[in-house]
Amino acid sequence: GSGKFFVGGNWKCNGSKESVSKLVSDLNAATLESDVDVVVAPPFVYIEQVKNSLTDRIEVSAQNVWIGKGGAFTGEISAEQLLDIGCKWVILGHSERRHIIGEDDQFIGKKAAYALSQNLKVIACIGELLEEREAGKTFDVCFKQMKAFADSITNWQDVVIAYEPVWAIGTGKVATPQQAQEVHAAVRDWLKTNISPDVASATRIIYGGSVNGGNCAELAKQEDIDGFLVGGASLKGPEFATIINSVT
Ligand code: G2H
Repeated sequence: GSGKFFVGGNWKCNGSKESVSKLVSDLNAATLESDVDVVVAPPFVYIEQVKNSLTDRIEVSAQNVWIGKGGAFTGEISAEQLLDIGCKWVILGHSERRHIIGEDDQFIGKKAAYALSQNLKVIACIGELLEEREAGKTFDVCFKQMKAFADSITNWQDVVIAYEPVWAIGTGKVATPQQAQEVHAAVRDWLKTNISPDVASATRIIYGGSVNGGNCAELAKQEDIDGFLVGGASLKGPEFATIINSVT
């Protein structure tokens, strides 16, 4: 793998003040391997509660951000505001935002460019739909999504790439370690050819899609899997700790 193992917890649109408080105390109590970067992404409204109660060992991410500077954009949250409350990361291009909300490559790329310009770090998500995989288009789709990010990114040190095959998200159908490894290796090769060998070897490429305490160890052994983006299983403190500690 490349760089330090990275595990993100994407809480999605889940939780209440009470459940967030329980999850934070479970995470604070967990023993975590030191050689892993850990980030959790609560819903916007709970970020400050999490920042105020969670150990500094774990950094905080947003799940989305506005495309530019704040202003008359009803309902949006800016990168400056996230940084103001101590949030250091944002997840961009998640399949739920691409396919349910309708964000396209160009819009997501612009968001990445602005976030990085403000020193907000980016978890950049890519991944194919089931019909795209079945049509043999997995690499085409992932490379097209990579290009849209790459066109906007200059400082790759602040970027983690998350490969999340859409058919594996929230479905319980995890990619096999071989399926994931194949795409991770292809994405790393794409970075080598299109950006640079240094960026290809230094950039973390993490896997997301039905990762849990039972399947993380086999996935973590794969050469090009540098960590995980975890949804459902990140809502359970002890299981999330097991995934963090699957670092090899
Ligand atoms: C993929 C993942 C987290 P889950 O969306 O980003 O969710 O682990 O629930 O499939």
